[in-house]
Formats: sequence, structure tokens, C-alpha cells
Amino acid sequence: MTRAVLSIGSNMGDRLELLRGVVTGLGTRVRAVSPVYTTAPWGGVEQEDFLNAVLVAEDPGYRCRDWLRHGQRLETAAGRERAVRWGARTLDVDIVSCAEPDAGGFRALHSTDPELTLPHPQAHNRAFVLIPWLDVEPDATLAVEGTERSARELLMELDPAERAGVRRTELALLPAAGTVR
Ligand code: PH2
Ligand code: MG
Ligand code: MG
Repeated sequence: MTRAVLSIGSNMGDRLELLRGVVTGLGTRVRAVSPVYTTAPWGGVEQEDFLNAVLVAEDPGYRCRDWLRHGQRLETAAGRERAVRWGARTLDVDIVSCAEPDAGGFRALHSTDPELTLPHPQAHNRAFVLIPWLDVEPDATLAVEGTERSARELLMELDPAERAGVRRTELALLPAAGTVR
């Protein structure tokens, strides 16, 4: 049993449909879906703006590695090609944090495995991760260099320009309750 916080992003193709495909692909595992944000590219590569969101998902049979594999399958299905580091992509599914049940709650796991470093080593630097994560988990915490920190505090320590580049949209990954399609 694990619970994962997933950051999803797209800046090529039908960005919204590509992000919706992750929610569909994870199916009943999905526990929470953030609003969709339009975000300035982070990391210094000149490219189109992204759409980003955060999902929380649980699976009784998944270990952390299974979230990575599942995310990679969804990336491949979205026609993802790995080219430039931090460059444009149809779909990126990153594991921000992965936790196991512990004494009535969840305990975040730590890993230095280069294939799956946990928590995500850049999450605390990315307003496009922290802002949607806080929408769905207002008390989120994240280990930075071995110290457990409040995601809200980490967000406030970022350059205001980073936060300003992350703008909430009216787009939704799930149909609104009660709508008929
Ligand atoms: N992903 C990256 C690099 N830069 N910038 C934004 N705004 N959103 C992303 O999802 C993103 C990025 C590499 O995964
Ligand atoms: Mg990424
Ligand atoms: Mg990735």
C-alpha cells in the first residue's frame, strides 16, 4: 500500500487532454485532483508555457516504483520523447512524494536511487509543484536535505517571480459534479 503525490505537466499538443489522460489512466486510484495551472517554463530552457496539476493517488498493491512505471507507461502512451533535459514534452508524470501507512497516518519514504529519488529532489524549488499540491494537501510537508519542512514555508521562500509565473485556470481535469456529458 502506498500513497503518491504526482506532479503532471504538458507543454506540447492538446495539453489539457493529455493531463486528463493521466486521471483516466490512474482510474480509481485517484484520491485528489488539484486545479489546473498555466505555468512559465522552469529550468532555463526557452519553451512554451506548461499546464500543470498535482494528483494524490493510492493503491493497496503498489510500491513506490510502481507509480514510476505507471507514470512512464502513461508518458509513452502520450507520445513522450525524451530529448532535452527540462525541455518540452507532451506529458511528464513525476513522483513528488511516496508514503506508506504508519500509525494511522502516512510516512513519506526516502530514496537516493537515481531512478527514483524520493522525495523529488527539485520539488521544493518549483512553485508549479508546491502551489497545486497545497490546494489538495494544505498541510503537506517535504524533506529537504533530510529536514522535514512545510510545503507552504518552502513556497514562501521561493522568488516571488516563481510564484507569479504559476496562474490558476478555470480548466478542470474532472467533470464538475452533476454535469451531464
Ligand atoms: N517540467 C520540466 C521543466 N520545466 N516548467 C514548468 N513550468 N512545468 C513543468 O512541468 C516543467 C517545467 C521538466 O520536467
Ligand atoms: Mg519533470
Ligand atoms: Mg519526469
